[in-house]
Amino acid sequence: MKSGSFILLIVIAITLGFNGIPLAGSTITQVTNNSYEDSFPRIKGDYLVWQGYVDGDQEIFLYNIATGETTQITYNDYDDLSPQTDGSNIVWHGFKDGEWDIFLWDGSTVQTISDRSAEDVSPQIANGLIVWASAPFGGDSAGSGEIMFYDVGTKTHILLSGSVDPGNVLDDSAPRISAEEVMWTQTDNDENTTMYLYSLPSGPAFRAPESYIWKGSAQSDGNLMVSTPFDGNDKEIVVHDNTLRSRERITNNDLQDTFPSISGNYVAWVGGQLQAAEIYLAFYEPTDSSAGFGTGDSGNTARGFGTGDSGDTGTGFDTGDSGGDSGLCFVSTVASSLSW
Ligand SMILES: [Ca+2]
Ligand SMILES: [Ca+2]
Ligand SMILES: [Ca+2]
Ligand SMILES: [Ca+2]
Repeated sequence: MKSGSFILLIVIAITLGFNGIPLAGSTITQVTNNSYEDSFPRIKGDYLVWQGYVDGDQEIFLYNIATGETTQITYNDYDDLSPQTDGSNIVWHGFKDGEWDIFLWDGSTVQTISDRSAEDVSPQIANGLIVWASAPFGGDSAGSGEIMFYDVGTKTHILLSGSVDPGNVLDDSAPRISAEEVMWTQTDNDENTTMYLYSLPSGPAFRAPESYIWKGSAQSDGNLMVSTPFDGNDKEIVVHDNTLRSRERITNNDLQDTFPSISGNYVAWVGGQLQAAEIYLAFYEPTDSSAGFGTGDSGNTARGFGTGDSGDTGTGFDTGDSGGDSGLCFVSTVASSLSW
């Protein structure tokens, strides 16, 4: 080995912090391009939804990945916030006529689905089933909230927290929903919290086991998870594969890239801030099955550097031959195998 290349290897090893995360071969689409703030992207199936601050209040938008079409869902003079989608419907809360209500867009029309005079907020949706928190007006922070449920298909409501808080003296809040169950938090007057679960489709509600952890998250889907580490200058979007224990970055720019959401291999996020904030979408294509550095061939399965041949399985640096180097080795052709 030449001494010059050995020094190069040392330099590479030192810079393997954030910059060692390889760049995925993703196709990035800038979904919005306007003069107002776009925020809160959420993605499920072919639907990417977000809110945009248009003419003094927030409105709801939809981008259909299959058709490439953007649709403005709301046109009004009050705030429409925190959209969620199941890939067929969109739900959000809007401050109409001085109170928060839950709105549903079912593919054709917008309707109000909260049917009580109360503050209805924070809807979540899965498979056409919606949950939200409903609290009486003017309650303090330990007010008596309840958990509401709505089925888009049957148009029926259920008061989920009724059976575990008869008389509604406790504060039920922060519901979440998956294909299997609903989870929420109940807070008593001493600020003690208890988690409750409701098995779909018809209950019952019951207290969650001590060890219970909610697994659903907009930042994970299947074996993929997305995060926004700081690269020393600004934040970037990074996809982690929990099965392969690998990570690759989607972005490599000077924008603050934040608020990621993932569905399948599609990742949405906000790039930039305030009026310059825009919504971005990427289809994540892993460049390699390795936690190290691959060069585009299909055979690099270990932590190391592959050079373009197809047989490297070891830990170390490949020599550029075609023999499937399986041991520790350091050689002079490594520089040409790096992709940045
Ligand atoms: Ca609005
Ligand atoms: Ca309650
Ligand atoms: Ca960035
Ligand atoms: Ca914008």
